[in-house]
Amino acid sequence: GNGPGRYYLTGEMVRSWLPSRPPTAHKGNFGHVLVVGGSRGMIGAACLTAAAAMRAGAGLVTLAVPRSWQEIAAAKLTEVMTLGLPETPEGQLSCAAWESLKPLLPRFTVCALGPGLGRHPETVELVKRMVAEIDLPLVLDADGINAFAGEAHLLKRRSSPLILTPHPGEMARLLGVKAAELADKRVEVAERAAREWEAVVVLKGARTVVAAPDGYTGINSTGNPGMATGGTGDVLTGVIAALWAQGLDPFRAAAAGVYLHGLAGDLAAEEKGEAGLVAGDLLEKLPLAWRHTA
Ligand code: NPW
Ligand code: AMP
Ligand code: MG
Repeated sequence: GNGPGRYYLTGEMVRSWLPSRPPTAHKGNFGHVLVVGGSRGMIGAACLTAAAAMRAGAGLVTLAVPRSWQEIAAAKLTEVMTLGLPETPEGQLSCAAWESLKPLLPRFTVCALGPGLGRHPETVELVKRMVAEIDLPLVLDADGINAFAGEAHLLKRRSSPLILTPHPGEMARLLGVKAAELADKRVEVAERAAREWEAVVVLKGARTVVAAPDGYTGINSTGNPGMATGGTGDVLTGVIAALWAQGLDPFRAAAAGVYLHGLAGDLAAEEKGEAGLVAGDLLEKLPLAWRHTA
């Protein structure tokens, strides 16, 4: 049947979810993704997320980074628009970033928050306020998730739909347990978290689990250990945000996102092998992964 339950994600399934491009379409039809992330030392993470959102079909992408990194980000990303926000002396976003961002939010469709943010106390405070107050669909990843370490119950205090994309280390931090304790019950852990936090939970790693609060669970069938390299998770965040911005529901956006992201990894590994694969290779293979699937 097609009711709630556990499913292996297949190409056929994802094909039926991917949006088409009507002949008369314009960029306003495919959503505007806002990526908020980056800090001194980790600006690449936020750039990967924004580039991935473009490669996954978003109509427009804006990347918001600490002020002193805006021009660097703009130079790296030709197609992406950029915003510079208030920062701490350490080069991480400060609480004042929220006041700067708030009036601009109506122009965006989906927000992806977290890649490369760092864990400055001001930044943690900013993330908590944003999650509680933002009225955009939100994909929370990396240090965005770490801001709630040991305080996962706070994730429920919000008014917008949420997708969380923890790797096992981040999930363990959220729950206040050791990562090894999750290893043999990944599906159950993701399903319980989705119900408790009323969010779609993407528990990453070999055979990524995508769990929705209504009882739908997807287990990914694509991907390879070549993807165990810095920045691949940042790419996934952009892919999921772009699919959500194109009108998929949050479970399908997350499930189609992990499938396409893994397939891009498989196509990259076919060409270059696993050891030398880098996150940027996934960006290049995303269009082909989409074409193979759609
Ligand atoms: P261990 O010790 O390795 O076994 P962190 P991060 C654990 C940015 N990046 N199974 C791991 O355990 C990100 O966006 C920037 C079990 C360790 O304890 C973030 O903002 C890049 N355990 C920031 O860096 C490229 C696992 O979790 C901890 C696990 C930090 O993110 C890189 C590591 O997690 C990066 O994306 C697993 N499968 N996976 C850039 N170019 O700018 C992880 N762990 O401390 O949150 O570190 O994931 O690197
Ligand atoms: P992150 O740790 O946030 O950079 O995310 C790593 C990404 O690579 C996630 O999408 C993981 O599912 C993927 N990945 C890492 N290791 C493997 C593996 N052994 N097999 C398949 N995918 C993996
Ligand atoms: Mg990550």
